[in-house]
Amino acid sequence: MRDLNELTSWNSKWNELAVAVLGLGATGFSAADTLTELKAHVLVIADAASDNRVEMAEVIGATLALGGSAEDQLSTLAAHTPDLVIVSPGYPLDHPLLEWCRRAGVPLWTEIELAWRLRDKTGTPAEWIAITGTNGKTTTAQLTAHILSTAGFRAGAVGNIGIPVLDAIRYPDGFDFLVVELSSFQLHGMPRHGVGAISPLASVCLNLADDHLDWHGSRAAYAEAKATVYANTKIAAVYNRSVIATQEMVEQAEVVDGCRAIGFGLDSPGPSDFGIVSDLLAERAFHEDRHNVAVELFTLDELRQRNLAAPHMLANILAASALTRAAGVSIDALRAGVATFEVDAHRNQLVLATGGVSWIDDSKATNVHAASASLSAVDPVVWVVGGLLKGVDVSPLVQQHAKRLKAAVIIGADRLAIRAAFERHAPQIPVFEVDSTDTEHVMPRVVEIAHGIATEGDTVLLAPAAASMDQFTSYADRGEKFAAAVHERVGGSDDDTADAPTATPTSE
Ligand code: UMA
Repeated sequence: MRDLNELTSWNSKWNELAVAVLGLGATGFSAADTLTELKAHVLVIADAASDNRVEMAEVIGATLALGGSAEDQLSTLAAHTPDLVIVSPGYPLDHPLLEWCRRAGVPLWTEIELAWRLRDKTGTPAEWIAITGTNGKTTTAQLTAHILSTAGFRAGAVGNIGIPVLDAIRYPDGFDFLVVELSSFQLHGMPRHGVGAISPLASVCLNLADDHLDWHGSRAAYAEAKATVYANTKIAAVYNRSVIATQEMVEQAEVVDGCRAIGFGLDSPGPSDFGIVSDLLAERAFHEDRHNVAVELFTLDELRQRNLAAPHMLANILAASALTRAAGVSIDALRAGVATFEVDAHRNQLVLATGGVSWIDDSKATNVHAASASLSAVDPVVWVVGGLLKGVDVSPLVQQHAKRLKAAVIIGADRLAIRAAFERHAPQIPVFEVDSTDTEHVMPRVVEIAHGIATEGDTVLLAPAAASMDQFTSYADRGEKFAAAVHERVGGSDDDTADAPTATPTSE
């Protein structure tokens, strides 16, 4: 078998290598495309793929085994006698193909490891900034990349955000910084030692709450995967002062000598921290006089005016500030970056405010922690909740926010568990179920019901605390369908509220 430790550069000998790529989504296609460019013998195995990717797999010269039974896939994989297998993050850990690799001693890499080894394609490799956490990863990665770009660096946000790192590695102009959003699925498969282990300039685990417990098998395994983000960090291991688990991860991490632990939080900052002092976001970590004074970064007021002052957003801003200051960004450039940053769609986005009712799309709240942050900011609220709970118990969330709930509209596959949580912890709250399996009808019905309940001063909040894939193609699709239904049903006119139907709490 080939010594894969030699494969540490774009210019290493990748040709003649037999590689199997598992999955033909964003990750699998990018891996196959890269490896065929490097003249490796590439077999792609996937249950399904888009027509476009199937067509492109042939064009790039990969062999494709699409569909088939588990036994078929196993014998196709074995017949390829792979030196290496690249696995897409969506594969469950106990997948028969992965178990076969472990038994046969075939190395299993993530796309992230492959990208790390190939990072010198365009000459001097970009520095990596690694971001994980249960929530806020994408916004923090986007903000970090935006601040770096504002400071004049070539920077891009990649990874779990939707752009495979391999696509960025092959971008002809190169980058100074890659801000890599890493999911727990990706981190789980990444080594902490050796030539395949990433060594970021700065890293952060933003927060930690239950998510993807079905995939990881336990809370401890999920946290263990997240902790990998800190391994081999060079300059700054950034942690959340209010989430002790992230501080412990940093304390236990094997980092590069000289790497500093930098804390962020909504309270006042100590030396080596970012935080908030009397309505000012401030830093005491990278400026010369940090032992004596905190330097002002932004006022809470200016952030409030730009709808960036919700607690979770302040935490994201402080984390991005720490990461970019670690990368050498000046305070002026940091301020300019935050001042011009726009948050993406479906993240606490105001869809419509009419008749005194605010309709908010936080479809990105795909887990309990994110939904909790979102619910904390509104009162009274008609809460649209449900989808795939991913093995997480929703009861504490219902219990915690019961007081602010005027009603709940439950959607999705795991309605029973949510309904049970309401019966146990908030039986006084009217609960409506939409059990339509017709994707196109779910949101119009949700909006119709909510429109019948919400009155002046209320917020209707889509913060499902669940993944969307049971009924929608993505959280974005779910948010778009919600927004479309709001515009269609509620429109922009105050008069619309007059003919709103009344709803009786029943199962649809
Ligand atoms: N497949 C199988 N069998 C399986 C599982 C998957 O054959 O048991 C095949 C599918 O048929 C398909 C391919 O694998 O051909 C799909 O692979 P994938 O599910 O890993 O998805 P990708 O398109 O490669 O997207 C992945 C991430 N998806 C997941 O982690 C589930 C994307 O994150 C990421 O943006 C992309 O790589 C680029 O890095 C999405 C996500 O939902 C947004 N992430 C989770 C989250 O944020 O909570 C972790």
